[in-house]
Amino acid sequence: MKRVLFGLAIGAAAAAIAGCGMMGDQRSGETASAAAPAGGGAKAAAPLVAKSGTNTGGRVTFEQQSGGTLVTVSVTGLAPGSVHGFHVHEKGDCSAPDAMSAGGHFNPTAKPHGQMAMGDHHAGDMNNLTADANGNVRVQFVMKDVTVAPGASSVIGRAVVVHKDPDDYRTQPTGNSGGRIACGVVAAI
Ligand SMILES: [Cu+2]
Repeated sequence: MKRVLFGLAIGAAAAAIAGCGMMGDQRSGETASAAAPAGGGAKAAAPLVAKSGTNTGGRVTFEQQSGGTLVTVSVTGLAPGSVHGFHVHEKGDCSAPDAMSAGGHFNPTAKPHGQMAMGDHHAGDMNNLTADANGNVRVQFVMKDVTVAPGASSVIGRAVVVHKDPDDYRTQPTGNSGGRIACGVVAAI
């Protein structure tokens, strides 16, 4: 037990001491084979960069789990109480000042736009973000239609976009959520 706890502590601190590093490697190897179906535990992140002249920033992380992909969202620099469309877009290119370089919604299964977990929707459709009184968002949810592991539905190499306005979950194919105020390319971590 002592050895296990010691290993965990060392792992958490990411220390690179030779002997203990080996123990950490063994432990993570066991975890991967025991707990993880296809791609389980794979992680990716997208740092959000302000677009269209805003000060919006933040970070979105994706972690593949057995029941779907856990998404953790942190956004700053929004108007207090404001509501914003939020999607995974198909191209991992946030270079344009208005983020139009990210293309349309990520839609590998050619579905109509809609609401996540409510009938037909793009794999990249996510629910609107609502800013708190300080203009920040912190939210966590599970996406069922994307993966982190390689494959047709993988978010790696795609982009995450925050829009100026709320998504109406109906207008095709965009949700009519207006301009793009933040964008981040999703990369494995
Ligand atoms: Cu979008």
